[in-house]
Formats: sequence, structure tokens, C-alpha cells
Amino acid sequence: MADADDFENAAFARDVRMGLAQPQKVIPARWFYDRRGSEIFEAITDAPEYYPTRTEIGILADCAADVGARVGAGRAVVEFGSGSSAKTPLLLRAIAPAAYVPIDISGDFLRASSAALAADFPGLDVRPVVADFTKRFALPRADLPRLGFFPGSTIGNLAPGAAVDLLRGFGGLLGADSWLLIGFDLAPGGDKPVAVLEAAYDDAAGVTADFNLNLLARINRELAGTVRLGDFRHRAMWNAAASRIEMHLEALCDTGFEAVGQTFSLRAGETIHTENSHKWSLEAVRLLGRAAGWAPVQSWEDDRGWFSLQLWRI
Ligand code: AVI
Repeated sequence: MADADDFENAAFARDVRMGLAQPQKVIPARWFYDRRGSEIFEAITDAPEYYPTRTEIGILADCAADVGARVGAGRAVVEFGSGSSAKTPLLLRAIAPAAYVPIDISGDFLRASSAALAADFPGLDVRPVVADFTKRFALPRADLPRLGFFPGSTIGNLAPGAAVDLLRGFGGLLGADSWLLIGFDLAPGGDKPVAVLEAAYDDAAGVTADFNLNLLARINRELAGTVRLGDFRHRAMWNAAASRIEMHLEALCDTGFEAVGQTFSLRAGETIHTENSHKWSLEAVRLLGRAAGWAPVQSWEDDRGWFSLQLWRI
């Protein structure tokens, strides 16, 4: 009988087949996150060049009490993409919720991080939900008003139109009388040179390169691929017109491989586009919120103005 893994494998195969048939080859960023990719992503957040995680934690440490004063105690905190990070306990301590509802697509990861949190917060009703938060699903504890939590600037990995749809969907899911606390990595300018962004996505130790190249290793592991990883290199570049960092895998020579029962070939210099990470001005953030049906209420930035944590109300 087909199980969830079979569906995932079929979806990965379909995305690779369709993505590599396009003039600009593309593989969606969601396929980065197998177990190995998730581990490498954790390592990225520790890389000295990758400032977003540390910067957001610093902002949250400073503003959590203000958030608590605004939203009040006794809510259900609904975290989209459940946190193993330092961010969640910081928030929970400051706002004293009645329940915590972490949502993640990976059941194993979710159960482990939920158990650890429940041990640290005795008395908190921890209700993990295994779900893809871009799809429709129901939330527990409908009796409580909610605060959504969407840190990490994960929203930046979506195209602006898809970001509006997702945030509108969060509004519908969270319901009336809800708040949303959401992180945005800010666009370059002022004290933030483009070089800071490019380094964050191309760290000197090569952790982000490993993260990107793991996608090809995954094709070999899961789709009977024959990709020669040494024929490719990681590229990260700023696209000013689209206000985003793009990650690509670039062929170093004319190369080809088999996967999903097909042959694919690339010319030297040709790339596979693997990720977009959009960066925002504060004005664009506000417009995005309003377009998605939220009222931006308060915004906190770090001293350098590199990252913003936003509190919105439905
Ligand atoms: C998960 N997401 C917000 C990360 C980002 O910064 O766009 C993914 C990432 N890709 C390379 N480094 C980090």
C-alpha cells in the first residue's frame, strides 16, 4: 500500500522531471529539507555570516515583553514550522499562553521538539499538529484566541503573490481576534550592503554550498540519480530587480545525468535555480500585510536595521 513516503517520492520525482525540462532549470526549495538538509540548515544558522537567526533572536529578546503586554496572557500560540530554536521559549516565557500548537510537516522532528518544550513548560497544553501549513487543516483548542508565530523570514522563500495567499490563509486559520508575530529579513541599503547578503548565502566554510549540493545528492539517493556532484558548484547572487537572493547550482562543464528514468544534460555555465529568498523594505512589509488582510500594528528592528519582527492583527 502507498504510504506518505511514496507520495513524497512521487512528488519529488515529478518536480525534478518538470523543473529540469524548463528553459531555466529549477527545483523547488522545499526539497532541500530531507533529514540531512534539515541538519545542514541548522548548521547554517550557526554560520558567522548567516545573521538572520541571531539578529531575530536578539530582537525577540528585546520586544517579547511588549508583545506579551499587547496580546495578553492565555492565548494559544500557533507556530508555523515548529521551532527547535531559542525563539519559541523566549516568546512563551514572555506571553504566558494557555496552549502551544507547533505545526510541522515532519512528524519525527515535531514530536521530539514538542516533548522537549512540554518538559520545560509544565502546565502548558502542548498540541503538535503534523501538517503542511501551505495546505488546509484544522487547529485544536478552538476555545482560545490565538497568536500566530512565523519567525525566520521563511515567508521570503515564497514569491510575493504566494506570500499574500499564505498569510491570508493564516488569517482564516487563526480566526477572529488573532495576532501574528512574523519575521522579515530586510532589503540591502543604508547600513546593509549587498555583500552582507551574498556572504550570508555563501559562507566561507561552505555550509550553504553543502546545503545546496545536498539537493543533487538527494536526487542520487532517492531518484536513482547518477549526478556527479563535482561537476556543479553553489552560486548565490543578489537579484536587485526582484529584491531577492537567488541560489543556483551551476554546471562547471558540459555534463549530464540519469534520474527518474530520464537523461538530463547541462552546458557548462548553465544553472539549476534552487531557491529565492526575498528581502523587504519596511513599506513593502506593510503593504504585504495589508494585501493579506492583516493590520500591521508594531514593528521592531535591530540597531543595524537588518531584520524586522512585526506584530499584526486581523
Ligand atoms: C528557511 N529560509 C528562511 C532560509 C533563508 O534564509 O532563505 C533558507 C536558507 N537558504 C540558504 N540559507 C538559508
